[in-house]
Parts: sequence; structure tokens; C-alpha cells
Amino acid sequence: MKKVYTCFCTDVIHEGHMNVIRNAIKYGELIAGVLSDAAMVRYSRFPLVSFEERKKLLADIPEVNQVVVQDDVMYENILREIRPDYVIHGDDWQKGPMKVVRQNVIDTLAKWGGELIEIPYTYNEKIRNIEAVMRERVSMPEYRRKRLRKLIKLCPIVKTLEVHSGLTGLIAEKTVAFHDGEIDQFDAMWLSSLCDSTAKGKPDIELVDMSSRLRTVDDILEVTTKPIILDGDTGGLIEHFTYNVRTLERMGISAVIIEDKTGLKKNSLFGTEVKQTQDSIESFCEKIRAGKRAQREEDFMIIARIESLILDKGMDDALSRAAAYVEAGADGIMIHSRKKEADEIFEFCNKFRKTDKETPLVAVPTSYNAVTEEELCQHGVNIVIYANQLTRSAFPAMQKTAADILTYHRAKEVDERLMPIKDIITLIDEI
Ligand code: SPV
Ligand code: MG
Repeated sequence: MKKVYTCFCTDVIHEGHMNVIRNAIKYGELIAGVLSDAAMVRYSRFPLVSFEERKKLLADIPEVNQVVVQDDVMYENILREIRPDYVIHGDDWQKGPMKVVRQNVIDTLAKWGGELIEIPYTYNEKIRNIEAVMRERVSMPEYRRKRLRKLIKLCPIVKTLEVHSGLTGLIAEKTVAFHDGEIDQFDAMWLSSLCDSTAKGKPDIELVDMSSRLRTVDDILEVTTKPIILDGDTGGLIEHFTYNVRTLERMGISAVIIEDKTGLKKNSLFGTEVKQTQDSIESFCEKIRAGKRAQREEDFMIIARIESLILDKGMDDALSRAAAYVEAGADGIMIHSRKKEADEIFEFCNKFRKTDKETPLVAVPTSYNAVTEEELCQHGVNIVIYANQLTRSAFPAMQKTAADILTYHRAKEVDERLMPIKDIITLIDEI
């Protein structure tokens, strides 16, 4: 009997999947792969039902002979193990990001003369509706909010990109990259105070108030599904912070990060060039405790951001604050640095991890940007935030375009480097 392999990356089995299955069994006995949760979040879909349920979904189909776990988006390892005569898949992966995965299947099967069979992808109104409902569901507050905690467990490091508008939200949501045979995308979004303020042409001094920040949050929520970490600045007055915690939870925000500064907040990357006052440990712990008391849902996270290294207060101060903030109930610690090298971040993480193996650590490698995700991960960092790179890339591009139009008194010279109109109008999905 010939062996046929197909892999599923889905929370529901619909008639499109059944069509693949019915075709598969014409070629031999069917082995169905179920993509692991960790692989599923690497590309395309965040699972809505548990891995066990997804496995059972396949095992319950009479035509399926055996169910195996596929740990990688790429098929190579599982195919080497099973050595199927055929892999069967819908022809929808011939275009778009999945074509790299398709090529990986073709190359691997060629090693033993196996064959890829592609059948026309079933795409009707009913399937379109099922997929739209699933997509909608992942964006709902109760699903989105808890997704960050799940990602911390599933991913070696949660890759988080700055967003400050619906458009930048779409970029964080949809960008997929291939490198060294790997497919990758961002896991979460960081709603930076610096970039949100900059987009509004305002300084990063808590001048853009929470109502305005929440407008931005809403724009992003409307067009994305990935979890949001909100830069909560100092958290403001305790009475305001507790109120905001509830609002953020209700909206489906996964985490707020508040920094231990007080008075007029200035951006951390100014360091000691400007006057910045660190809050006392007691007062900041009180803010954390009040926030945790106000919170209604367990999955929401309040992450404490330590500014000791930014303000040259030393490593011991940073470490004792970290311990105190965790004791007060912080669900994570963000340690910030404005050094060019990652040494002080590594030192902090190593020392922190000696006594605390669990509390998630967050790093923002803006100034120490040569550090790799792998290095951060090796030092116990759970979340990496690329805090402002989209804003910093868009700004000079727009300035240059404006200056060139003024210089040439027409738009022809700038047009070559612009996104075609056709592309920009198809960038946004219609419902
Ligand atoms: C932000 O992005 O607004 C931050 C990070 O708070 S930093 O700008 O590095 O202070
Ligand atoms: Mg900020």
C-alpha cells in the first residue's frame, strides 16, 4: 500500500479539507499531520482550540489511517521520517508565502522519487464564511488578550513590532519573511508612546492623553488580530491607572508596561541629558498593586519597566527594584538600556534569572541593536520589542519625497520609489 501524507493547520474541518482527504485515499493509506501549536503560530494561524482537540478532529475522520505531529512549518523533517510516496495539498500554496513551503516539499520528495499532488482549492461562499468567522474570532478581546501569555509559553522569544496606526498594524500583522529556509512573522504589537506621539506631531511627554491613545488602539484593533502591548508611560495617577487597566482589559489589550518614573516624563533615550525623576520603590509598588487589584481577567499583564540603567542608578538598584516589583505583583519586568552594547542587559538578565526563572523579561534593543534575538533568548529574555523602527523608516522617506517634489516642481522623479497605486489600494482587505 502506498503512503499519502497531508498536513492540516486548522481549527475546523470543512468541505475543502474533506475534498483533500477524499482525493488522498485514492492514492493509498492516508497519514494526516497535525501542525503543532508552536509551528502554527510561526505562520498563518493562531490556534483557537487546544492541540489535543485539533488532533482528535483528524483522528475522528474514518479515512485517516494515522495522525502524526508535524513540528515545523517546513515539511522536510516529517517527510524524512515517514517517506511517503505522495504528499497531497490544495493548489492555493502555489502563490504567496506558502510557495516556499511547497518547494521544500517538492525538494524533499525528490530524494526518494515521491510526488506532490495538488488539487484545485475549494473556495466557495460557505468556506469563505467559515474562514472569515475564524479570523474574526481571533481578533475578539477575550481571545486576543490571552494570546500574549500563550505566546510567551510557545515561542523562544515573542517578536514585537512598533505600531501607531491601522496601517502600521497591518504591516505587523501581514509581513512574512523567509530566511535560511525559515518562514517568520511578528508575534505581537507594541503601541509605543514615542511613535504614537510622533505620528500626531507631539513630543513624547505624556501630552497625548489616554483618550487619544485609545483612539489609536481602536484603529489598530479594528484591522488586526495579533496581541497588543501598550506603552503606558508612567501609568499616571494611581486612580487613573486602575481605571485604565479595566478599559484596556475590556478592549482586549494583552499587557500594559508602566515605567518607574514620576513627574514630567521624557523619553528614556534622552537618558541623563534631561531631568527625569525615578519613582520610589514603595510608590511604584503601590501603583502595581493597585493595578493588579483593579484587574478583572487573569490573562491581562501589568509589566513593570525599570529605568535604573537609563538614569545611571546602577545594576543593584535595577535588581532590587525588579525583585520588589515582582513581589508587588508585576507580571513581567522590562529592563531598559541606552548603551550601544547589550552587556548591561545581559548582566541584569543573568542575575535576575538566578533567583527568578519564571517572570517574563522584556528587552527593547534600540540602542544596542546588534544583539540578536537568539542572544537575548539565551539570557532569559521572553519578549523583544522593536520599539520605533517603522516610524524611523517612514519619516525620512516622506521627508525626501516632500523635498524632491519641491525641487523638481513635479512628482515624476519621486514616483519610481513609491508603492504603485494599485498595490496600495489592494493592501487593505475589504470585508
Ligand atoms: C517608546 O517606544 O515609547 C518607549 C521605548 O517607551 S523608548 O522610546 O526606548 O523609551
Ligand atoms: Mg514610551
